[in-house]
Amino acid sequence: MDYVNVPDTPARKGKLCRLVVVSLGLLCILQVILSISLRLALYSKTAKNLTEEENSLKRKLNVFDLYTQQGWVYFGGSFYYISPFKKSWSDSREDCLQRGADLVIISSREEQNFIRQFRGYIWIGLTDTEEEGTWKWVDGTVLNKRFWETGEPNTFGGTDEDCGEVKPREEENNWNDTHCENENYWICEKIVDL
Ligand code: MAN
Ligand code: CA
Repeated sequence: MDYVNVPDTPARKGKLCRLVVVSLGLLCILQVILSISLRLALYSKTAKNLTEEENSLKRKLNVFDLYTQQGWVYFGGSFYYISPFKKSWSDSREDCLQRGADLVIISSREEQNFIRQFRGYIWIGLTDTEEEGTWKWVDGTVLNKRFWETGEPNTFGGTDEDCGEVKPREEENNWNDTHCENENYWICEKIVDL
């Protein structure tokens, strides 16, 4: 194939030079625009995420305020309410149900030690009314962790002791089975997804 040789005149060189300079300039401008838009996009995404996070924290804080104002205490994913008076086990449970909660279910050593802070004879959500000797929590689950006081549960003197209480003791193991008609303080628990 034949090529036509065009002589490199100074005017032609100048034109080529301008073309290169203009193209480089355009490239620079394009790069600046691209960089600014990327930063803007990143900024607005971060701002959106932060707003969502802020809203979710505000919601949690509102729930927390609402419960604490009504005397509930937060611990490990649940709110707890300690009664100011004493009632039978069933009446205590009824009170908890009316608060949208139930008698406390103790499922870990941490929770047991948290409950132990409240000193008194206090009802917990434990009963063997359904079947003598089969202790169940109010949600129907059988006992996993047990913190019975030594010698308990003992159905003392052959009397029906079908409800679980905690006693004000130094020892970690402070549960006792006692008469459901006795009047005790009680603790309600409400699991809240904060
Ligand atoms: C009392 C009751 C019983 C308990 C004994 C332990 O009689 O609280 O339930 O088992 O004390 O001595
Ligand atoms: Ca007992």
